[in-house]
Amino acid sequence: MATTHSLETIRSAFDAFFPGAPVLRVAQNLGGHINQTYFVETTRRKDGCRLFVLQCLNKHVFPDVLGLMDNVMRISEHLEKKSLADPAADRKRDHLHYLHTADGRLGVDAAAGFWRLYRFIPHAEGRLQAESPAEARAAAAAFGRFQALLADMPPPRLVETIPAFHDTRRRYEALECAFIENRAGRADEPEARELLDGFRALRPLALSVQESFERGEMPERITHNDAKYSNILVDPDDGHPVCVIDLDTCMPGLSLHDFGDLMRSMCAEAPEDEPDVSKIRARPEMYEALADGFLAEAGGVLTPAEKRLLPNGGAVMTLEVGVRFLTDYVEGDHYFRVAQPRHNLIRARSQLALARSMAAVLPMG
Ligand code: GN1
Ligand code: MG
Repeated sequence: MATTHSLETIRSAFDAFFPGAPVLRVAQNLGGHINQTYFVETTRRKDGCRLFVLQCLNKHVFPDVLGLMDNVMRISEHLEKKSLADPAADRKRDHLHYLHTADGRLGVDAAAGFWRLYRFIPHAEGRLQAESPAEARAAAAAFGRFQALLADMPPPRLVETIPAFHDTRRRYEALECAFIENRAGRADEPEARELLDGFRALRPLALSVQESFERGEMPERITHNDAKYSNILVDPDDGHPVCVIDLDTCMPGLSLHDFGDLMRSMCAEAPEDEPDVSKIRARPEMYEALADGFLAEAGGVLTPAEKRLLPNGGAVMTLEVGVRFLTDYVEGDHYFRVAQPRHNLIRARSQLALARSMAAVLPMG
């Protein structure tokens, strides 16, 4: 299979972690909109592993790569401690284990991006969709547990890897600016304008979580910030979650951002880029399962407002990502990777449809 980076580039990045180790096989993982991910096989290393995941981080999206890697390394070490202290833990699989380079750096800074490495998690696979309420419940419990495990991380505060990442108000402002600036000549397309109006109409709902935080009703926590089904690895035999992955956006945030992302990724059956909006429907039974799983693990620490606004979380995150997709479309697709010219427009349309459906069938707080 052809890879995005040359084999020589991949070999030389890997060599910084294990100098002289042979690269026997490389396969590219084509998921994810932001980074490039490769599975690399080598001969057995001192730590017993021979399979690793080598990633080239996108420095355009993550300009503060060292801050990001510092977060990721601290989280990985904190989870390792928790895992070591728990006799029932599944230590080889329950957290990502990042490696320093042979000379002690967090990775390799190159023109193409920042290369970092972690151990491949055995007997675990990523899946795009939860197939049943039981799977959704288990996934929400895994993210709830992740949040609970990080609740006692020692200071300092984690770095905000993408400042204002879930500042929904700012995301709306960026959308308005994109339409005014019209850099890619797409702002006058009737469908783009129709979507703009749709997102504007739901702005009060989109801001409901942020406004509750600003009223002091919920605290800042350490959150994952991309809590979707494909960001957990599951056991291929029984589908049970084994590990939360993609820690790049782990930073200070709100609990409802994670719960909202879970809803965004699991409430509908249709994928994020479903072109036929008639297929997009929020399923109350999936919401119930997600809330049940999340509360089982994180409920003990949530405030009354966080519990009351659980359904809002889903609408907020769906609207926010939809607004980001539409902004990117109007600006000329410079952020999210696209596979077709109108991809971001289609994604924005599906997210708006999903948020509308959530607002119609779930008990918004
Ligand atoms: C991006 O690359 P991926 O799929 O992990 C994005 C998330 C969005 C998601 C939408 C850093 O995540 O915020 O929810 O696409 N990540 C970043 O699919 O912007
Ligand atoms: Mg991500």
